[in-house]
Order: sequence, then C-alpha cells, then structure tokens
Amino acid sequence: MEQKLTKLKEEALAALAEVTDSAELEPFRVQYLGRKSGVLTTVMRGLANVAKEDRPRLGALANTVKKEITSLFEQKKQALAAGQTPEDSIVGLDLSLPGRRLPVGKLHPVTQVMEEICSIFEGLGFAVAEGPDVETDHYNFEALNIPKHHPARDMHDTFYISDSILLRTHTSPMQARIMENQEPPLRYIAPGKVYRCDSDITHTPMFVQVEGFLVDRQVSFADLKGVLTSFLHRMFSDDLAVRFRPSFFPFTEPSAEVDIACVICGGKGCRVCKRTGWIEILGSGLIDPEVMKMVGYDPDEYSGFAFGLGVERIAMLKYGINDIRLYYENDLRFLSQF
Ligand code: 2NL
Repeated sequence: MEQKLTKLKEEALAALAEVTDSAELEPFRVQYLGRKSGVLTTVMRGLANVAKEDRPRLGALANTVKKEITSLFEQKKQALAAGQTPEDSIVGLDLSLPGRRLPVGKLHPVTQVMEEICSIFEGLGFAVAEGPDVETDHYNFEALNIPKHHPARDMHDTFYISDSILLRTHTSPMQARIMENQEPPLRYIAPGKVYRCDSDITHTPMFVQVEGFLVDRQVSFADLKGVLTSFLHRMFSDDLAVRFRPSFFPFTEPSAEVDIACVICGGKGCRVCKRTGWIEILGSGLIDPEVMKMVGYDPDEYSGFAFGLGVERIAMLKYGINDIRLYYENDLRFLSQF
C-alpha cells in the first residue's frame, strides 16, 4: 500500500509536468483525482483490506499524497491561466531566485594599461603601429645604431633564433621599418611584447613596451619634454612632478631618462623609490643623426624624438603591485582585481 502510494505520487507528478495546455487539465484530474474511478480513489479503497492497526497511518499518508497532488494541480491550473510557459511552472522552481551568473572574462591588467597609454598618445596625434615579435638582427640592432660587438648588445640579453633572426628586445625595430617606408612628418607609437633573457622580481623574460617617435622639421628637446610631460600628467595626475635626467641610448643623442615623483610616498622617500623620492619611468632622446641617415632621412632637414616605456612597470606604480611576476602567474585571484 505504502509503495503503491509513493509510485502513484511520482506518476501523477510526472504526468502533471507533461501538461502544457489547459485542455489537458481535466483529463488529468479525472484520471488521478476523480472521485469515482480516479487512481487515488481506487488505491484508497484498498484501505479496507489492510490490517486495522496500519489503517490510520496509511490513511494519513494517502491524504497527504492527495493534498500534494491537488495543490500542485491547482498551481498548474493557475500558471496555465496566467499564461506561463511550462518551464516557468516546473515544480519546486523558485522564480524569485536570482539567475546563475556566467563567469565573464576581462582584459589583463597589462593590456588595460597598454590600451590607456595608446589612447593618451592617440589623443596627442600619434598613430599606432604593430610589428612582428620575430625580428632580424638588422632591424632590432643595426638600423638603430647598435652594430655587432657594440656593448649595448649585452644589455639586451637577446634570445637568438639563428645568427640573424631573434625575438625583438624592444619595439623600436617597428619604428625603423616605418621611417624607411614613409616620409616625415611622422608620429607613431609601437606597443607590443618584447623578450629578454632575464627573470627576477623586476624582470620577466617577456614584457610589454610602448615606444614612440615623432619626426618633422625643427623638432627640439622642448617638444620631447612637452609631449612626455603631458602624457605623464594624463596617465597619473595633472600636478605630478616630472624631471629629465641625462642618460645614454645608442639610438638617441642627447638622451634623457624621465623620473616622476614617487607615487607611493609622494616624494618624501620610501623603499620603492630607494629613499630618493623619484621613480624612473621612461627613456627618451632626440633621434641620433646616424639613425636618421640609416633610414634615408637627411639629418640637416629633419629631426625627431623617441621614447620607450615598460607597461608592466607603469601598471605596478598605478596599482601598487610589488612583484612583476604576479602578472604572468595566471592566478585569477590576482587578475580579477583589475
Ligand atoms: C628605455 C629606452 C628608449 C627609444 C626607446 C626609439 C628609438 C628610435 C626610434 C624609435 Cl631611434 N624608438 N626608442 C628611444 C629612446 C629611449 O627607451 O629604457 N625604455 C624603457
């Protein structure tokens, strides 16, 4: 008897779930709940044959089953009358619960900062150009005034693929390609991955650079200072202190490294700025006349400036990240914060 009731309940609920139209309601009611010959009535009639001491318990169970089926039947009837689809009225579904969210991916923090840098330079009139990660020795070094056996080659810790093919160590080869193929005035930035055989708390073997250059008649160091100061003010804040410090790069002369007031301590001195109050943020200079000649420009007619910056480093300062390797460990607990 008990088994019969359980089976009956299951059958009735399954049958009710199949009901998708008000017209099917009445046949269902007659079949399961009908007073004269409904399945439930038939089973309940069987109560007369069970042992007297079991009767109250089984009677109560039969009543519960009847109530459950009746209540769900009424729900279904209302739902169909209200025009809900069968999916909406699935038994036990709480329509007030929020939906299940699909996890949505987002851009890598380094990509976000790279795009921000590009859009600031685009606002200053620069076009964006991308080139190959696998470069020739010629474009990566020779065309940028770094001949074979030049000491500057050691600084680059190059990954060689063959004697003359390598993974670019900076994005300036792209600039050399552009200058070879186009006439000034030119304003370009080249964002992209670069590779150096180096790995510690401040270096990863692959990192992202944005380099840029501007070539026209009578370009001076003042233009370089103006453009780079505007960029840094837009990137960090309008009142940020910026200083230009003499330096050396093989492709620029004169060259300058650019420092900003430490974004961690505001210039007072801390561990991040090694108590100097300043943080080095980019390299720059007026393009060396030798580079101009190599791409076919007359250095007496044209001059220009160029600069390069590391995107991970800028993102570290912007977000207060203290280990560059965090970017490339693919830990979503880190990545999803940005
Ligand atoms: C650094 C140094 C620099 C450039 C990159 C460049 C040079 C030419 C043409 C186009 Cl000739 N781009 N790039 C120039 C000066 C400095 O970066 O330490 N970057 C983090």
